[in-house]
Formats: sequence, C-alpha cells, structure tokens
Amino acid sequence: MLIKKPSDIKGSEITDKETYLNRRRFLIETSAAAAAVATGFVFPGHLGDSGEAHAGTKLDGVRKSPLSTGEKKTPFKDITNYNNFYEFGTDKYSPAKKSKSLITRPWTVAVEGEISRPKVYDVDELIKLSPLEERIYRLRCVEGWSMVIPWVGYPLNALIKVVEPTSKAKYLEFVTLYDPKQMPGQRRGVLDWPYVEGLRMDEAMNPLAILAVGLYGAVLPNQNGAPIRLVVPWKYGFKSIKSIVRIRFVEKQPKTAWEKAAPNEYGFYSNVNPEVDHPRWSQARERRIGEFFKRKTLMFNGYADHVAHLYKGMDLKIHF
Ligand SMILES: Nc1nc2c(c(=O)[nH]1)N[C@H]1C(S)=C(S)[C@@H](COP(=O)(O)O)O[C@H]1N2
Ligand SMILES: [Mo]
Repeated sequence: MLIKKPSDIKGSEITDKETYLNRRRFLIETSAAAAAVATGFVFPGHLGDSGEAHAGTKLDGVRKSPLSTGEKKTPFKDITNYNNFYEFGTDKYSPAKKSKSLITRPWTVAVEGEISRPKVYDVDELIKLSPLEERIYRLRCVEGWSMVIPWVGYPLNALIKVVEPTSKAKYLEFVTLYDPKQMPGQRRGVLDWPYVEGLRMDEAMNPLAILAVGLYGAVLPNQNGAPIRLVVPWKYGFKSIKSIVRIRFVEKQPKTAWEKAAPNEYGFYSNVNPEVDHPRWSQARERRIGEFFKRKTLMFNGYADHVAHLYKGMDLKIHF
C-alpha cells in the first residue's frame, strides 16, 4: 500500500486483476471444484515438510458464532489468491505463489512481557487453548477493497485471561516471523522487518478480536498467515498481522511497522472510518471483491455497535 496508491494503478492493471478474479470465479463455478467448495471440502495440501502439509486439513468441532455476518462469503479461491503479505512480495498474487517456502511446523509463539504466566507455546497447544469458532467477518483493506471471510479461531481474550496480565500491561505487541530464507520479501527494505502490530488492552479484550488458525473450516493456507494470525474486523486489514511468533504485553504503545514506514498515513488505531481519508485517497467507499459497483464503507467496518464505546471521547481524526 505504500508502493502504489489505488489511483496510481493503471486502468489496464485493474482490468487484468478483475479479469483474473472473474475468470477464477467462472472456472470454480463451472467445475467440480464448485461442488467441493460448496460442500465444505477443501483441497488437501501437498505432502512435504512445508506448511502445505497442513493447509487444507479440516478442523474438527468448529462452533458457529452469533458474531458472524450473514453476508455472502467471498469464494475460497479469491481469499487465497488475492493477498497482502509483503514478506512474500508486494503484489496480490505473489503470496499464493511464493509462500510454500514457509515452514509452519514446528512453530512456537512466545507470550511474554507484563504477564504472570509467560510461556513459549507450541502452536498446536495454542490452537487447543479455547474451542474453535467460525467467525464470518468483513475484511476491509486500506487500499479500498473488501472481502467476507469465514475465519476459524477463538477470541484473543481467551489467551489473555490464561496468561494473567499485570497492572502495567496496557498494550499488546504482535510480531511476525523474521526469516528472509523462508520469507524472501524480507530481503527488500519495503518495511522495517519484522512486521509488528499492536492493540490497546481493551481492544484486544473485545470479543470480536480473534486469533485465527483456519478459514472455510480448514487449516489456514500459508498466504493467509499460517499457522496463526490476528483478525481485528473493525480495523483496516493491515492490523490483522500474519504468522505470529511473539505476543508481548507492554506498558507503552508499540510502534507498528506501518507507522514506522509512513506515520502520516498509518496511525496506531487504523479503525475503518469513511470520514477520515487516507492522505492520498478517500476511504468513503470500497469494492467488495467479486462485485462491480462500489459500496459505502461503514463506520468501524459495520461493527460500531460492538466497538464504538472503546473510542468515546477520542478525536478519531487525530487518533486515526
Ligand atoms: N505479516 C504480515 N501481516 C499482514 C500483512 C503483511 O504484509 N505482513 N498484510 C496485511 C494487510 S495490508 C491485509 S489487507 C491483510 C490481508 O489478509 P488476507 O491476505 O488473509 O486477506 O493482512 C495483513 N497482515
Ligand atoms: Mo491491507
């Protein structure tokens, strides 16, 4: 998003992307794959040492959640082929092609800082910490597109309760893996690696914030942030950090990777807000992937009833 603003993207390029997505959809809808996706069957992963051995494995005992939207889900093929994951390149199609080099087992997540029970969790232990739920959420990227994604995960607050934050814990800092061998995009200085994101404690405790380990009922594909990622549906997509290796409870507001890259463009809060434009483009509308006409962007991405109280008394033009 730092590289190109939407208006910089040539018309021909947009046409290419839309042609691609429409073609994908056509192929899916007219092939046996359509039936497979509709019945919840997801293509099994390839065998081998990489995370691909696990991506696509069905997750058992997933509960439905009243926090899911009833909107039409974006097709699996679009969710997994149109990604932002700069560790694997800055264009939307590279993550699906290049993230096979990411090894997602064994994988540990260090939970540390201002807590009574710091621990280095094996990801498989972390996955079992709380019952898995399907959360169908809207995801709105700051670039102006959106999707509806059926995540599988559990509330971040379940982990927070287990590790017992001290009174000094005011924020959470999340860190993605740093390994340029597995993540070739990290060889380029696009961002100050590793990717870092943060939440205020009360935001992190909100039931909408989840740790996601799957989508469409199966283990996350690498390009979507395997083996474990954050999903914060009322904020722009970039807050939903992928492939997490560390969660640190801290007293001071963390500096996020996007704040470091462009502090005038990406604030700490980054709540979806149609009234506060990005300095280089409007945030009033968005294109739902798969639709032709743009739709209005909703305050807090439509989750105002759940989260507006967190920002009472704050000037959201200053705290953007
Ligand atoms: N580590 C990491 N996490 C990341 C990103 C990234 O480049 N690196 N991109 C973000 C952005 S800009 C968006 S829109 C979402 C996209 O998630 P998806 O590809 O699963 O739809 O991931 C976010 N998480
Ligand atoms: Mo994004």
